[in-house]
Amino acid sequence: MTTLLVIVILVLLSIALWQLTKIFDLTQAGKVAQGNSQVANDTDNNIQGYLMFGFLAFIYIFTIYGLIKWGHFVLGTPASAHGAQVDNLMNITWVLIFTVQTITQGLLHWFAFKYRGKEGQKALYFADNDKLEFVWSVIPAVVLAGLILYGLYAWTNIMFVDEDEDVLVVEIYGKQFSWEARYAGEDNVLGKANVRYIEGVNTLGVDLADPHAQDDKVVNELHLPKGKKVLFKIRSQDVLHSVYLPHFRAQMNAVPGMVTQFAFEPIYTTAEMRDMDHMRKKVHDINEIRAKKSAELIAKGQPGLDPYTFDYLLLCNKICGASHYNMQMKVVVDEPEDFKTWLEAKETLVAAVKASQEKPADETADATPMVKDSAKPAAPAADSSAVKKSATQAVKK
Ligand SMILES: [Cu+2]
Repeated sequence: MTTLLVIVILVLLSIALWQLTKIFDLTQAGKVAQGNSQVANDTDNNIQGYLMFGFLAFIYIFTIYGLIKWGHFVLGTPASAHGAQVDNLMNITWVLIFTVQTITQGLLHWFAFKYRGKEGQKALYFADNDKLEFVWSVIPAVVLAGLILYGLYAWTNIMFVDEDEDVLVVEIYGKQFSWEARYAGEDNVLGKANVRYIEGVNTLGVDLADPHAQDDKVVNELHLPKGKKVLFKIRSQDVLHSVYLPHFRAQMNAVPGMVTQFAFEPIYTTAEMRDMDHMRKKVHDINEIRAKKSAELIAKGQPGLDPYTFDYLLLCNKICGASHYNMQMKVVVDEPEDFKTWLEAKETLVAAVKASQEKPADETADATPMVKDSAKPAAPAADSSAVKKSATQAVKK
């Protein structure tokens, strides 16, 4: 309501101001001198010329300021074997963009100043200049072709999976609004699945009659062994989602009705990543903000915030609905032995389904064995309660 009032007052004020200037113009009607003409004179052109320089300075200063102030928000050391290639491609692109933008913006504004209007001066007209056009077409064409070729090379390198290679097959299943993962078990082959088989604890619709499905294990927290290539088979239950693992520089759409894939090799365990200098600093900075926020909340009589610890995350990178922002799964990279122990302790899906059928119907409602280990989504980096609150407010509006 207050906002509405402020807006109404602002609108009325601007109308009043507009009317006042009109009155002022009318009072000047009789005294139209030379300087008041609608045609720009040399003074006007000089002002515009220098303003061009002012704008150029603003672009450069803001770019440098942005780099210094927000430059450290980049993700830092990639946690996958191919990550360095992605970062390299990104860095080359940035350097090219910065160089080209610095030169072209400088030239553009310099010429706008140099050839600003002068009384009695006429612009030179010429239809074309073949040499000039050749130069400004060939240079970008060569640079872009180089960039695209390098990009294609990196892409095929990253996406290539040798079928005979020893890889760990893991299925990622997206649905509104959570992720589930399925390990292929001893045979390393995922059992067939279809949305028609979804029932009770079999939330992925795995065909339980398929021999390959007998050792499959479904989890809500993704664990990966360090130093082993993992081949992700990606499915979606409902709409387009996107498997996004920013720390591993990996992303692939989850498309209903088809299986997409992406493979990478994690090279740092969660513990190793937490111990890196840039990560320690990042976590420290986040916790400083959280501590301040927590003190404010406690002062208001609300519960405080726990300190943040770093975890890899699998996020959804397609706007897939109202709770898209919170669609995430915690990812833990373990040493290979720890990974083996963790996976061995997990129940197979077949056993979980059997156990749920043995229980009376009313109990099975909230006893989903595979959801047990991390039923709640991992706490996001920001204050999740605040995010939720703003989301409900947005819905109300
Ligand atoms: Cu999604």
